[in-house]
Amino acid sequence: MTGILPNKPRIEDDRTGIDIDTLKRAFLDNLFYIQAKFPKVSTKNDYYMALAYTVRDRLLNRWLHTNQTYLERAPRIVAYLSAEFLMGPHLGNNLIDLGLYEPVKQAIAELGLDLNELLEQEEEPGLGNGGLGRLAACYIDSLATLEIPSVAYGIRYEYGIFDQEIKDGWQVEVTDRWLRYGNPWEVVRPESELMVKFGGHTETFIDEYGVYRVQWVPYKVVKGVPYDTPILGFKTNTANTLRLWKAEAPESFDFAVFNQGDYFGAVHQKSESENITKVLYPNDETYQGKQLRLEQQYFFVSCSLQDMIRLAKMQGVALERFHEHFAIQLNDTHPTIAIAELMRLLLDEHGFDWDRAWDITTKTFAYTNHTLLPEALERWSVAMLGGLLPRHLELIYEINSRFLDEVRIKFFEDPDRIARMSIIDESGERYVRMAHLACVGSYAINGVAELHSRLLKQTVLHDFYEMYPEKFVNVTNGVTPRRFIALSNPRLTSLITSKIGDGWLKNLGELRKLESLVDDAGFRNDFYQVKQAVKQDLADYVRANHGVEINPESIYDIQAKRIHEYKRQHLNALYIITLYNRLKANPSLDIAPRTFLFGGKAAPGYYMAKLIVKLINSIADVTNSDPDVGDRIKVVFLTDYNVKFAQRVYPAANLSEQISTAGKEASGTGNMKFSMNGALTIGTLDGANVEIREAVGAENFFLFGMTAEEVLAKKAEGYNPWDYYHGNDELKGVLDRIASGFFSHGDTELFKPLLDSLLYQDIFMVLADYQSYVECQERVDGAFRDRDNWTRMSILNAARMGHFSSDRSIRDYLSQIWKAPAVKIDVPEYSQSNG
Ligand code: GLG
Repeated sequence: MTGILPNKPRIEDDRTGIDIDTLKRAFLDNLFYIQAKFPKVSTKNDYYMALAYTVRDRLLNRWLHTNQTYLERAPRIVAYLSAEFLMGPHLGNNLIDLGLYEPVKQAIAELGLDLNELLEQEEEPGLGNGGLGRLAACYIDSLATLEIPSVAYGIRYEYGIFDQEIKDGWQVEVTDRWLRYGNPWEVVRPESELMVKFGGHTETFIDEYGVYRVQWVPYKVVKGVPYDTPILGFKTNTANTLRLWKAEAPESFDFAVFNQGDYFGAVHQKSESENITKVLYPNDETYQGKQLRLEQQYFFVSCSLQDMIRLAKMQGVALERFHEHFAIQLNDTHPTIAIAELMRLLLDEHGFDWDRAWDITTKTFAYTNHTLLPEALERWSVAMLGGLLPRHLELIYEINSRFLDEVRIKFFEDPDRIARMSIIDESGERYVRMAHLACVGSYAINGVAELHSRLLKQTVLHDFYEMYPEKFVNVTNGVTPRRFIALSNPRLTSLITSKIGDGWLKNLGELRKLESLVDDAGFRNDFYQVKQAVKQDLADYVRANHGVEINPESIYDIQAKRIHEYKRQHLNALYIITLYNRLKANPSLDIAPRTFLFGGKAAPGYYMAKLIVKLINSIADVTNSDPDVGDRIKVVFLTDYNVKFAQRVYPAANLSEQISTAGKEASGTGNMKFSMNGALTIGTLDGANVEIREAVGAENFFLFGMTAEEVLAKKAEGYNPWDYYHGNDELKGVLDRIASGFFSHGDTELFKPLLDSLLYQDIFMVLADYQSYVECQERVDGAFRDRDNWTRMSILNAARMGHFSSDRSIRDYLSQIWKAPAVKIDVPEYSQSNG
């Protein structure tokens, strides 16, 4: 085999050695030669960087061998296209994947430093909003772990999700300057830049063979520069690539403008190009019809497809076989313009005819839907899309007209379908419906939990299900146990491993072996002690960062996720006030002490979500200082919830709040991370809660609330929230307490918009589910007092979560959709230089 990398044993050196002395030497070397610092003047960040480079050196070998193998063997590749990758910090995860956590910890300690402090130093790449972006990160971890050739494509936002501060109880957004101190995990590849066109018009011409062709004459061209991050598999040689695109101006000056003396105009054009990848849109579950967002989507999609075509060429794969070479997964509709872009590339740039191009395209793409919420379904005004991407609009019209012909043939007796199914919404101003384009142009369409996939077929995509039933599949979400157990919860990890070995980290189903230990009082006690120790850690953190003393003996009742009305953080808040009112009425009331912890960001433009944050903080002000309450209730809003913080939070929970209105949360993934770490769930039959409850056993899950069917039925019969207000004295007392200004220093206006929305609309049926929730919380209270039985239930939760590993999800994608075989990567062993 010829290759750039010598395929023979090489000498172990300071860039590859993993014994303690070599690690120490390498660390100091990097501090010296890369950070250009000596210990006396080094900051914690210098130490972090030196360690990051030391770890990076040790993974490069696998990465380069992986890339070389893919280039030579041209295997089928899964390309995961996503506008968001919420990676979280890399250092700890890479240490786990390389199996170097313990040796590095020791080496660092011998140098008089603390690994945890260096891990804390890493500024995480927050290039996503929430579940959708974090799912992408878990999936690429599993793809590498399962040794599947894959590449992930996205956007290198200069500013990721904003940092959250809380001022006077309100959320304040601060820009996330995550690149400020440099990013040791990425490698820029300026030589692989690509050009992306925008705007302008199209022209037709007859080519040399007499064939009618279209040429796009753009208004401007933007350069895409790839930044690559290696994505290691867990204890394998595979290291795949996350390739994120940064936008730049093609030249540093527009000389035509410059020569006319308009220097500022020229520089302005440059900064406009760079704006495309400046900032992540901070909305979760709502789309904003902003032109810049469409520019971001098209920019990264065009770069990625051109890159794949280039790669196929390098590998000697003919373009006719593009679909055999690549399976492209569209993570939600954000990258869906790729369907039109691949058509454009095949037709206009590579001379294919329509039928051949369409055949390839529709055998290439698969589409994952992540939500049923109408406000999240992307649609672009025809005028805007046509202005920005004139050629794509023509192609979309052509795709649509051919598609609607098929609809007419299949459903000739039902003309209403045409308007309903059309890719173009013509009911008012015309819009392009991206989910429709995705359905028409993909060979597979999946929801992210069983219930969600079923509801998709019954509601939003019903017509498409009738048209193409064979395209529809379910792939229930999963999360990586490497980050969310091994890295987040080292205590639990060593306890489990001491009992059942470490195979579970690659095969999470093995956790079932813990079931047989549930009757072992010693194991139960160990398990309990682990949870207590982790709770103590969180208490220390909360004391240090929020100045609030929380009691590790109390129930840690945690709701951590984006703030959204459908997720119903306010239902949780109503329960806190219920307890508060009870304690005020009866100060000697015996309740299990509880710590209510909230974490999550609100979209900056989402007023009601921000008001919910304010309400929670206002309740905390009252309960945390009322002597009648004592330490029976504590409420803390944990500021700036992100992946790094999540890793502290999941392991410490006793109770996981998964209380969305049934039918609204597509899957949820936090629900899985909590339960894997031994939290019990209080939840509705929504999203993956349904499957989690089946897996852990109904007796180990606190269920409440209406089902999705009941929610729909109630809506249909005419839901009136006032009935609940008048019919439930305790609920009335809670709402009246808020309305009285009790939590707002007498201000009766502050929370009025929230109360009005609950009493006059209550779209998410908070009041309808209130009583059921309160009663369920009383069952939680009772259950927690039986400490041993709670621990038993907690163990059974952790033991039965094997199904929710992202490895299982990826296997499902592979068998149902991608059909890409694993490829083993050989990495020649290093030999000891002194041996
Ligand atoms: C969505 C959904 C979540 C889902 C996640 C990943 O709201 O329910 O778990 O994607 O599929 N926008 C999201 O976060």
